[in-house]
Amino acid sequence: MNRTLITVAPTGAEVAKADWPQLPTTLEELVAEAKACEAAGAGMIHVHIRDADHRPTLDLGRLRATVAALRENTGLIVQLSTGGSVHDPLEARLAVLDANPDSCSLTCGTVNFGDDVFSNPWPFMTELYRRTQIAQVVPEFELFDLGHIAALGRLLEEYGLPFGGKVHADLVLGVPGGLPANVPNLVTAVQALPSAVTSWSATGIGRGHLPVLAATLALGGHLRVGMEDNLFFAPRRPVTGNAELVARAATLANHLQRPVMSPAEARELIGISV
Ligand code: KMH
Ligand code: ZN
Repeated sequence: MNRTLITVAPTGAEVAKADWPQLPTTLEELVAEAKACEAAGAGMIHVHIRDADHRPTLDLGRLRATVAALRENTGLIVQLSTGGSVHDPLEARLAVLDANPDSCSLTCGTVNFGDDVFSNPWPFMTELYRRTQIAQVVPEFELFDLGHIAALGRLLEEYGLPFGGKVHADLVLGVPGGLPANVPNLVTAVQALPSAVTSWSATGIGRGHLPVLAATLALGGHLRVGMEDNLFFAPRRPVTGNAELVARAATLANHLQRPVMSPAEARELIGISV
């Protein structure tokens, strides 16, 4: 049976705590949210952290403490974002690997991001990729647009396979500036993935969330949900937290006979040996 990996992205870097008090921004809130999401069916957590004022940060001490706390309190695969916020310098984003996560995100190209630019020049991508191979961190390739898929193909051709030998990609559809979140675009993107890709997940931001989720399950893909991508459970109904997004994804996966994976299966899927 082709089981489903659910990744939860609980916090992101774009939303203000003042506007969304249910956003997990302290370490205590993040750990509590992670435990609830694991109980609801998540296998991996994609992590952005905040400082004492709830602002996005890449502070290494906080990142290390976060990795330790999530490992101590959950069985989730801990994936740190190397995307950070659009304002983070490239050097600080590279240094995220020093926090020794199980996995990290690696975005495969620059993309307009609302009124901002999410910068991922080719030399940055290759340097980050090389560092994941040395640090033995499993990358998840973030694909916001079709050109990013071609860049992933080039990266694998020129620099070989990731640490762990698997290639896990995540399609992020619906960022204003990237590929819109709809089913035809999802199908096109999946068909364009390099043959070296061994597993893929997808998330649709905003209104396209549920169509992308359902189509991903039907296509055999894995899921990403969470407040980084979606703040509404339904039109005009804000999420109460991340766990209800995970629970809904798990329920739909069950109905489609793609039940969620065990933590061990999730690690095997993306190439983490311990
Ligand atoms: N916050 C965005 C600018 C990632 O985590 O790798 C980038 C992002 C992607 O969220
Ligand atoms: Zn992220």
